[in-house]
Formats: sequence, structure tokens, C-alpha cells
Amino acid sequence: MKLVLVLLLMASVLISCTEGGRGPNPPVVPHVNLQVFDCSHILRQNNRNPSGEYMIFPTESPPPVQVHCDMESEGGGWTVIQRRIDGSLNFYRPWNSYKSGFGSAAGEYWLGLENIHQLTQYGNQELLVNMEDFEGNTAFARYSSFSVGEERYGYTLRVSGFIDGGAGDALSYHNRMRFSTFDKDQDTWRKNCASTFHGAFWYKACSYANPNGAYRYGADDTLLSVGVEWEQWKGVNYSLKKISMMIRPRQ
Ligand SMILES: [Ca+2]
Repeated sequence: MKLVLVLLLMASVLISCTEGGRGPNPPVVPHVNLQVFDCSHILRQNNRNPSGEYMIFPTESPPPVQVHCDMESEGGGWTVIQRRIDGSLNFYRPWNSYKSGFGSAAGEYWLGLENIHQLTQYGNQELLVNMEDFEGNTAFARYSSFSVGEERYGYTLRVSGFIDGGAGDALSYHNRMRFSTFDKDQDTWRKNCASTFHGAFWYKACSYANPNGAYRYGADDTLLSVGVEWEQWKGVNYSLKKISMMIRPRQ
């Protein structure tokens, strides 16, 4: 019995030596919770968690991704999938960038079609689109159902159940469309919507919403429809100051 105890003690000393073998300053590993699928989980863990950047695991196999969580709008718990705030990031990018995502959670970004697909593939997600013009007016559009399909089907958009927050419905027109970039034309127009309107989106022929368009600082009628637009709110040639698209499980 004594021998067993001694062996156990030796084993624990060995383990602690091994653990301490990295030196006095082991690398700081950020606290991550493998159960955290999206921002609604983070809000459920603690309903005082503020809006900001968090790590989530939208896929079963990491890597995790950092996202901005909106914990205020319409009850909070929203995972932001797209965000324009100041025009600091170029959104005119090829297919691979839109597939994998770009930008940073603290600023402007696109979460990536694959991540958005993973987050929405089990259904029951709703979408909120918040926007602001250069005069300080705000409006939103909400959709009670939102999903993005698999890559082999062109990351097809499914959106329905419009709820008006003053912005009008610019998105239902894009329902069932595949995603298009300037180097992957999957729209229904004879020309290329993404290159013609300087964006990347679920274009049809072509768009009422162009949230990934060129950042143009408000009203500008010198070029048709290439800005960050939501036509039902600000018309065909007004480029928004801010727009963000965010999702959460339907409540
Ligand atoms: Ca086309």
C-alpha cells in the first residue's frame, strides 16, 4: 500500500515538473469555451456580457473565429456577419476572400460564407440589418428566417419574414440567389453584377441592397448604384455611413 502511495506521489511530482517545464512565462492562452457556438450563447452564459469582440466556434473542427457580438439591438445576442462603419476596409474582393472572410472583429469585416453557412445550416436563424446615414438617422430591417446554403449550391441565400424597422425591404428580392463576386458570376443578369456595381452579394439582376459596395460617403449620383446601398430606405444613389448584418437563433 505504501509503495502505491509513493508511486502515486512520484507520478504527481513528475506531472507537475512536466507542466512547469515551459519556464516561468508560459504563453497566455485566451479562455475559450468549446460550447460557444455564437453570440446568443455568450449572452445566455451571462446576460451582462457587453457588446464587443468574442471568440466563437461555428464549426465542429476549429479554428474558431473572432466576431463582434451585438448585445443591445432588439434584445441582443446577435452574431455580426457583416459590418461597415467607416470605409477603412476594401470590400471589393474575390470569391476566396468572401468564402473565408476578411477584416477584423473590432472594425469592419465579412465573416465568410463558409462560417455563415455553418452558423445557419440547422435553421431557425433570424437576421437583423442595422443601418445609419451620414445625417445620424438610423433604421433597421429584420427577417424572421435566414440561412445560407452549401458552397456546392453557390451559398444560396434563403431569407423571409420581413419586419420593418423603418428601412424597408431590400432583401426579399435577393431570396434564393447564389452569391457572386467579380470573379464568380452567379447572378441572373447577362453582365456581371459584382463588377458593375463594385460589390459582392446575392445579386439577381442586380440588387436593391448592396451592403458590400463601394464606401462613398453619402449621396452621389455620378455613378449608378455602386455604393453601400439599401434602396428602400435611402434611394438608388445614397451610400450609407454604417450597416451591419447580424444573426441569432429565432426566439
Ligand atoms: Ca451574370
